[in-house]
Amino acid sequence: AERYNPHAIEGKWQEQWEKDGLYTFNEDAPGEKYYALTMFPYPSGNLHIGHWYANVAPDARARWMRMRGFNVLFPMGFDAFGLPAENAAIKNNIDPAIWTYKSIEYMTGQFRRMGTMIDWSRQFATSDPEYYRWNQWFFIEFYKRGLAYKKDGLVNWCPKDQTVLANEQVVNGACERCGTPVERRNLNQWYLRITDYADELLDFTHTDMPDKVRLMQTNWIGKSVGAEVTFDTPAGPETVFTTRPDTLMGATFMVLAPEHAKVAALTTPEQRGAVEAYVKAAGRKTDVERQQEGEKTGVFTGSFATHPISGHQVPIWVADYVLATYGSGSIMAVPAHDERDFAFARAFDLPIVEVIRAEGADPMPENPEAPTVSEGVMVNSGEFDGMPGGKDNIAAIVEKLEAQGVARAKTTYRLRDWLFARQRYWGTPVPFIHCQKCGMQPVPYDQLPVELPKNVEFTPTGQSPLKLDREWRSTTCPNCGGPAERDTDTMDTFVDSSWYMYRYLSPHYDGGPFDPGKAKLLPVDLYTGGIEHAILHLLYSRFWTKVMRDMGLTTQHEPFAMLRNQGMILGEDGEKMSKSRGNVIDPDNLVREYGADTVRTFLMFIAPWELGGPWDSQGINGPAKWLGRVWNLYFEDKTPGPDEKLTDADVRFAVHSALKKVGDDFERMSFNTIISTLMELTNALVKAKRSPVYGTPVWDEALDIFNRMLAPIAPHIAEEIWQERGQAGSVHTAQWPQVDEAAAVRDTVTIGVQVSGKVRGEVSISKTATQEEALAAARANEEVAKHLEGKTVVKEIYVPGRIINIVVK
Ligand code: ANZ
Ligand code: ZN
Repeated sequence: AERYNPHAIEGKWQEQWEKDGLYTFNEDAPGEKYYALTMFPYPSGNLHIGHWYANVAPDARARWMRMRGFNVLFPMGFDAFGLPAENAAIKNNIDPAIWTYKSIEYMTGQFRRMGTMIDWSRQFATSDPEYYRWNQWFFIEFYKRGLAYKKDGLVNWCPKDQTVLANEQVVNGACERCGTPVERRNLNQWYLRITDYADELLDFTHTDMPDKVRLMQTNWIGKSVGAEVTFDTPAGPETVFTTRPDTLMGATFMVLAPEHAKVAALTTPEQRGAVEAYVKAAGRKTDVERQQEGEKTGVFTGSFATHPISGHQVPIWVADYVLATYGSGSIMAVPAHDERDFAFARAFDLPIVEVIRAEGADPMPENPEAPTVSEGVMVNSGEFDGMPGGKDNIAAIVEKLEAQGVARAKTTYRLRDWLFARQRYWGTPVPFIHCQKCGMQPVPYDQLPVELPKNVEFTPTGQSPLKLDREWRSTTCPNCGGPAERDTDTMDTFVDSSWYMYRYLSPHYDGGPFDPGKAKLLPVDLYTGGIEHAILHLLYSRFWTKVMRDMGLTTQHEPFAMLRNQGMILGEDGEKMSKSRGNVIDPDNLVREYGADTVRTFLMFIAPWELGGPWDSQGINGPAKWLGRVWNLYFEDKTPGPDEKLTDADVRFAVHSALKKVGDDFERMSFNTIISTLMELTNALVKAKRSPVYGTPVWDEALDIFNRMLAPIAPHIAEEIWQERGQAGSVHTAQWPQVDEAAAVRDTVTIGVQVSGKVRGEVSISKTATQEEALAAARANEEVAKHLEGKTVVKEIYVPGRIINIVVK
């Protein structure tokens, strides 16, 4: 027989599957629906090994679900708008649209060579006008519901990409795309009111997400329960947010963020120079720099606030450790019990008053070394003295303060509204029209989509490139019919991925974002992708679904019933793969050398899928050889060799216990152990081929079950085997085999036999063997018998399932 040659079979089967429409999803087909989805890629030019890693395991699992009788929807598309496409287009001096659609064509071909069960009939790119039309429709709907609005405010600005960024796109003070430190600018911008859903987004009852993702989202939303306290100042009342109203009597000064609106009004003439210089310097620092531990900086405004209970005059300072964008941008400082306030008081010699004391502790010394952050009871607080203080005990205190008109219960979130518009070209045009007479008007629905114009000079300048297209820009007002101008911003491209999973249900539907008649396919049952999307994309898409639900478009609370993250494949050196490091592995080369089935198998085998790990260029030979052995198992004549003493039960045990394990491992997405189980089973079957079991119905059953188990992992070779064995149809529509539970447990055990403590042989006996039976089997062993010859047995020990020891003299 011929040797395994993936190149002779893979292309052939890919064509055949396509011709047969084998992977075209039919919603009316029998079986419970199962919607499996892998995060769609950017059309970045070509698929890298990371794409393969992210896709082959979910593909295998989707195939497994299908073989188990589920009606599986497994679509794919392209997240086509955005800076990567634009930057690549600039670099290659070519129109982003041309570049994007070329990339898509190439990458689709690569996906096909991967041998996935993707239903390509549903493919779309988010840059298709047919798709982004619904971004525009949603935006107008959001606007009508008060969920989209425009306001002036401080925004993050990336000086390299020349555009604003959402808070979520700023990582450690830098642009998440290009790493440039982000600046702050005061601009009039579009926002989406995601904060309306802050509480609901903290509730994960309807979605099964990894702990890490839940934690990251929870921290991002950053819910803080506390109170608002108002202090009188010469510039009017100033309300601060505090999580520790129990420390109110210890508030010895007030601090404003440098950008706070009252700074100028509170600054006295003597302090003006110092304050202005300080504010200017702070503007050049990022939020992260400002919050870093270390020397606290600040400046006195010259003014005082009135403490709401004691009536004392407390100095008002400006310092950059107070953030303009959190709470009210001002704080009551309690140096005795807050680390940052303590450091500040120390640096500027401000008073420190103890108001919380741990049970039985001494009073705080005059010059304390550190603040008391532990729990305790209230002291130096007048009528509050003796009440328990601390974060978890504030309810009673807030109630009292509320009654006195001094405070109000308040919950604050770190989450900000989603800054939504961008000053870039390659995105969805914001569907608004500005009329001098009528103001801002949404584009009427029947005029959607507002298409992105072609041939626009889009090199970033800080201005929206669409401004340069006068012809496109000028339009008529939908209200008065007079001359008007289009909004020239484009949407954040995270809008595209916020609802794309709905579009696959009916990718060309033109009566709405998706056909409501297909809603029964929702939600996505299993969503897979990288952990790097834990906040941005996942939070936005959860928000979008909740709005869609409130609009009556879906009854789902969550887009994804379950989320699982894969790890990352690193370079062979353990570093992240990148062109500059020169450690990039090209999957196309691997497919040319080894075939897609081997690359698939290796990527599932290389590491626990959720962890990932370094590439191993030697390691791929293991799976390559393994598939060669599998091939020979089926197609090579019976190999001569030592006859193996295997029984039907031995072979059935090997097959069914492996089948059981593989099923369990598919369920929990442990792909590397699936492959190792199949590898072990191959060894067992190679042995069985040289045993009396060969050629019997048990042998035939083994080959059939193995063939089916192989199908999700290595779909081409499995299909070839299926056909060669004369089976009808495709292995990929065949049923997943049933475990014979009785066969999957072994009733015999192999245990060692010792003679006077030295192992002399092994015997296979029934698990329920009596001592007599066990010893008889032991004595029948040739080696053991040799060592018993001429000796007197003094003692016989049998530990069931473990050992037999015959002690002789
Ligand atoms: C008095 C106090 C005493 C505070 C104490 C803490 C401990 P989280 O939990 O993160 O919500 N704060 C309020 N607004 C701020 C801003 N714009 N920039 C920097 N810090 C700000 O933090 C809430 C606490 O952070 C608030 O409670 C306030 O300090 C400070 F022993 O008020 B606290
Ligand atoms: Zn008008």
